[in-house]
Amino acid sequence: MTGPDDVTTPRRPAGRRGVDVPTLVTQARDGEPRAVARLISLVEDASPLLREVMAGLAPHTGHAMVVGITGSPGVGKSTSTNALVSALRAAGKRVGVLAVDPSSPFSGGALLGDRVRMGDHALDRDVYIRSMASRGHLGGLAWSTPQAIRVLDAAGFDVVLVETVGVGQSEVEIAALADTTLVLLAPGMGDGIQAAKAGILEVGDLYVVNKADRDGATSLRRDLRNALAMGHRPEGAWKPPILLTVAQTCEGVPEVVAVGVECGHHLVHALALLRHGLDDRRLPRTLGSLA
Ligand SMILES: Nc1nc2c(ncn2[C@@H]2O[C@H](COP(=O)(O)OP(=O)(O)OP(=O)(O)O)[C@@H](O)[C@H]2O)c(=O)[nH]1
Ligand SMILES: [Mg+2]
Repeated sequence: MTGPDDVTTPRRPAGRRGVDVPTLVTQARDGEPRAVARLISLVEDASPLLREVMAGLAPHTGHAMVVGITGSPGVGKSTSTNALVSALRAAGKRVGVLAVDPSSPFSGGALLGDRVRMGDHALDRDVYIRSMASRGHLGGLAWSTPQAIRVLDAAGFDVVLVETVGVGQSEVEIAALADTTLVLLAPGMGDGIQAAKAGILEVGDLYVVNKADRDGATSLRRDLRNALAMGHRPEGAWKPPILLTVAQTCEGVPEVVAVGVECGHHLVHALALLRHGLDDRRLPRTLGSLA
């Protein structure tokens, strides 16, 4: 039955292209995955609404812990990310994942493989997984990755995992963006320390030798430990631990989470030192460049 009372309440005017940014932000904060996806698409597409989106998100950001996961192709980054999501969910955390794929300059699209490898969490509303194409952006991150992190942060995810392939400058780029950087290596992949790019020895807060079910994992760890020991680190700085994992079975993964949290605490402590102007030689490496 229709009558004058049934006239639909006028909706607030939508912005350009029918997008109402404040409503999208509210829905994203309410845990609506489609709103999160829409906001990330707006930043990815460099929408004319980008400024409005970022301004709408700003009051809600600054809470998420951003973890970068980098390493050579095939070391097990996606499998490890999936395992980390499980470990973080078990600890009651809401987790956002950005998987940055090096994309073909022809297709411009992200690979689908990561969705398959992280498929364990497809039905969990407290997990949001998104592939982003790097589209030839130098360094291996998508240019919009920092904004996409902000979307997930504002949407209330406690941890944002960013998987990036260790090519070119991406290790350095992700380390600058992340609170904690995990560098993955694996035995039997030509990934010996000699072969490993110098960059990886500088950016890691935490090193993971994955595929520990294969021969050569312990010797790779030993070589890595020696190589890290040769680098100069100030007294009192965070000493990056080296952990062994089998990502496929989650073996060793809860320990990675525990050490990541410890590293985060170290960082918070160091920030406090920084704010109070205390001895900067006690700062962890990650903050050295800020001091
Ligand atoms: N034996 C063994 N295989 C693993 C382990 N972790 C991952 N793999 C396998 O290694 C292959 C590559 O794993 P991914 O997780 O796709 O590696 P990735 O680093 O994300 O690869 P790209 O994103 O292509 O760079 C897959 O076939 C995995 O099943 C592990 O701990 N042990
Ligand atoms: Mg991957």
